[in-house]
Parts: sequence; structure tokens; C-alpha cells
Amino acid sequence: MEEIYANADDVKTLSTRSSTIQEGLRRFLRASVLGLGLLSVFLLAGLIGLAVHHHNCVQASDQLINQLNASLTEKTREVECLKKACPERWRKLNCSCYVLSTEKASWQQSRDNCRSGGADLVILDSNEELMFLDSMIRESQTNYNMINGDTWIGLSDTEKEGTWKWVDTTPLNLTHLDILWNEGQPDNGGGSFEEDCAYINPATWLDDRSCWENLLWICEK
Ligand SMILES: [Ca+2]
Ligand SMILES: [Ca+2]
Ligand SMILES: [Ca+2]
Repeated sequence: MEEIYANADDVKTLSTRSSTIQEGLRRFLRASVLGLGLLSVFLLAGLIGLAVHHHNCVQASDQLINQLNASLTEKTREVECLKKACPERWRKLNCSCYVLSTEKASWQQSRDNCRSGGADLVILDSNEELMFLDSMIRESQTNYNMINGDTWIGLSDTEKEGTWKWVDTTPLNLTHLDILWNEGQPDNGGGSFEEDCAYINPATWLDDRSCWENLLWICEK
């Protein structure tokens, strides 16, 4: 009988130990899962951080390459400009060559004359160019004793009345230039002959004039 009780005690002890071991295992597993979960979160955060860093680095290097390319293009253009030679009698400013006529012609004839020399009637792009043209015309007025310095430029509204376009088809925009239409101009002739071609005098204001009239002209190439 005593032996049976002793065995029952042993079974109880074993059962208690087994429960303790199982509980320990469960805690260990829970701790392990929690630890692995935390580790995964840290790893994921690290990977995201690395990916963002990599993305930023790629973006920064792309930006740098674009800047270098733009700078190289600009420098190449500057070198080409410096190397560019203008024909005899032509004057150079930055990347362009200019010549002012010594005779007078209609706007279309003036343009044809420019084009036969690989140029076109001048397009006003900058105030520096305006000042340059102004001095060219004034100098010519003195040298050739030309009282009237009215000079055709590459601007007309022949395609559509009131819509002024340069000879390269870009629309007129005077906002960045120190030149305006003369007072009351353009007036398209004010009811007499139609005026569809523009001239400068010398380069201080603009006016429209009948294209068939004979004026000086400036070519640019
Ligand atoms: Ca120009
Ligand atoms: Ca007109
Ligand atoms: Ca006019």
C-alpha cells in the first residue's frame, strides 16, 4: 500500500516538473518570437534606411551629372563662340556676327540680301545687343552722313495683322528688353498704306512701316 502512495507521489512530482518544463519552454518560445519580431523590425528599418540613402545618393549623383553636362555644353558653346570668325566688314558680339547695310531696300529685299550671305534680318535678344546695334547705326550715320537711321529688323506681322513674329517664327516679347514701340505705334499705317514690317531708329524704339519702303537693314548670323 505504501509503495502505491510512493508511486503516486512520484507521478505527481513528475507531472509538476513536466508542467514547469512546458511553461519554461512556452516562455522561451514567446521570448524567442518576440526577439525575432523585434530583430525583423530593426532589420526592415535598416533596409528601408539603406534603400532611402541609396535612392538619395543616386538622385544626387544624377543631379551632379546633369549639372556637369549642362556646364560642359555651355563651355563648349562659349569656346565655339570665341572661335567663330566674322566675314570682313561684319562686326562680332558674343556668338553673332552683324552687318549694317550701306544702301537701302524693301524689307523683303533686305531679308533676301541677308539670306544670300547665310544670315537673316536681325532678331533683338538682349539689351547688350540693342546697345551694340544702336552704336553701329549711329556710327554709320556719322561715317556715311546718313541723317535717317531707320533700319529694318527681322520682325513683321504679315502673316496675321497685329501678331508680330521674328524671322525665326518666335513671337515678339519685349518684357526683357529696354525698347518699346514708339508712341502710338504700331498703327498699321493709320488707314493709309498697310504697315507690316518693323524698323528701329537707331535702336531706341520700334515702329511699323510699309514693307515696300526702302530702309537700311541689319543682318545677323
Ligand atoms: Ca540677335
Ligand atoms: Ca500690320
Ligand atoms: Ca507705323
